[in-house]
Amino acid sequence: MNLPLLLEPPAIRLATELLPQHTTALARLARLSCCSAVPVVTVVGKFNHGKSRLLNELSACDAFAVADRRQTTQLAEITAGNIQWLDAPGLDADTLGEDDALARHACHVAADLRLFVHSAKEGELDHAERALLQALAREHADCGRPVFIVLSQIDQMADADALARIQALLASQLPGLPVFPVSSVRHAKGVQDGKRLLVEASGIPALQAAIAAACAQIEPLRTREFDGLRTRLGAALQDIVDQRRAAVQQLDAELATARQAFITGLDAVLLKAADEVAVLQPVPDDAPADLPSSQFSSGRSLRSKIITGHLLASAKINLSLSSYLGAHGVHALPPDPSRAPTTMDTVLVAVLGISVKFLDDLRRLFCSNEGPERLRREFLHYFDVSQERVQRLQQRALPQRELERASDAQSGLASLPAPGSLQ
Ligand SMILES: Nc1nc2c(ncn2[C@@H]2O[C@H](COP(=O)(O)OP(=O)(O)OP(=O)(O)O)[C@@H](O)[C@H]2O)c(=O)[nH]1
Ligand SMILES: [Mg+2]
Repeated sequence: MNLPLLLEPPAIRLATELLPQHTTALARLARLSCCSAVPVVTVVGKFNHGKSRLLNELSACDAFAVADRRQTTQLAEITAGNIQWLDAPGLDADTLGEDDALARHACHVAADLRLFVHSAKEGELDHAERALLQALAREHADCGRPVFIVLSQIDQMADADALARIQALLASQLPGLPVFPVSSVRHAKGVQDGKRLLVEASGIPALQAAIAAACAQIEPLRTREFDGLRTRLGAALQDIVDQRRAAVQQLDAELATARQAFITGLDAVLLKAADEVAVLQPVPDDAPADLPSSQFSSGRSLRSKIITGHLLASAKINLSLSSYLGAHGVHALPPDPSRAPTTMDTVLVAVLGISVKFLDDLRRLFCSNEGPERLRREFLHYFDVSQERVQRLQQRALPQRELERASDAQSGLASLPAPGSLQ
C-alpha cells in the first residue's frame, strides 16, 4: 500500500502553504474531517521488534509478513474485527528514506490509535525511539489521540525481574502512557494449544481489551482531536493574521505620516512663494521698455528692474518648489506611454513660466485661495504616484495578501466538516 492520494480541501492546502511546520497536523485534520467510520490502529517502532507478528495476533489473521530481518518496507493494511490495522515499515535511525515517511504518515496522519512497539530484550529506548515516542506523547497530550506502549517479545526476558526493570524504566521515561507487556509467540502457542492461561499470560488479551475500549470511544475521541487540532491550527493562523495586520498598520501609519509631512512642507513652501509674490510691484504701463534710453532712462530702468524682479522671484520659487519635490521623491511625472518623459522641472517652468510676465497670474497662482489649492492638489497627486511612493505601497501589498490568505484559511478550517458528518 502506498500513501493514499486524498483530495485535500483547498483550505488545508492554503493553510499548509502558510504553516509548513504544521503540515502533518493539517493532513491529520483533513483526514479526520473525511475519515471512514472504522477505527484505524497503527503499529510503529523499530524494525524487527515484532510489529507485524503482533498485528497477526491482534487481528487474528495471518495477513502480515513476519521475518527475522528488516521485512515490512511498505504500508500493509487489513480490516478485521471492524478495525483497520496498519502495519508501518520499521523505523531505522540510519535511513531517513521513504520507509520512514510511510511510517510517519501511517502513525501521525492515518491512525486513531498508535501502538508503539519496543522489544523488551532491547532494554532502553534508543534516541530515535525516544524522539518518536515523545512526538506521539505530545500529540496525545495536545489532542487526546491515544498511544499505547507495547513491550514486545517478553518471552525473551531472562526473568520477571528483568522485565519489571525495563517496564519501570519506560514508565519513568514516559509517564502517563500505558505500557502493555506482550508475547506474540506465547499467544500464538496458547491459541494453537488451547491453553487459556498461556493466552492470558501473553498479555495480548489485556491489550485487545484496551484497544476495544479505545475503539468504542472512537467518535468522541476523533471529535476531541478534531476540535483540538482546529483550535491549535486556527490559533497559528491567527498569529499570522495578527503579525501581518500589525505590519500593514505600521506601513499605513508610515505612509500617512510621510504624506502629511509632504503636505505640511509643501504648504510652507507655497506660503513663502506667496510672500515673495506679494511684494512684487506691477510693471508700469507708462514706461515702455523699447524707447531710447536717453529719453526715458529712468522709466525704462524702473520697468526692467521690476520685470527682472519678477523673473528672479519666479526662478527662486521654481527652485524651492523643485528641490522640495525632489527631496520627497517627486522627480518626474509618472511614465505615460503616450508622451515623452516629463521632468518636474519642465512642469514647473510651464506652470510658473506663463505667469512670469503677468503679475496678476503669479498672484492668482500663489496669493489667491484657489491657486495654491490647485498647486497643492496637483503636487500631492504627483507625490502619490511617484516611484518611491508606489514602491512603498507595493511593500504593503505582500503582508496584506498574506493576511487575507490566512483569514481565508481560517474560515476554510472553521467550515471543515466534523468527523462522521460525511459518513
Ligand atoms: N520470541 C519472540 N519472537 C518474536 C515475537 N514477536 C516477533 N518475534 C520475532 O521477531 C522477528 C521480527 O518480527 P516481525 O514481526 O517481522 O518484526 P517487525 O517489527 O514487523 O519488523 P519489520 O517489518 O522489519 O519492521 C521475527 O522473527 C518474529 O518471529 C515474540 O513475541 N517473541
Ligand atoms: Mg513488519
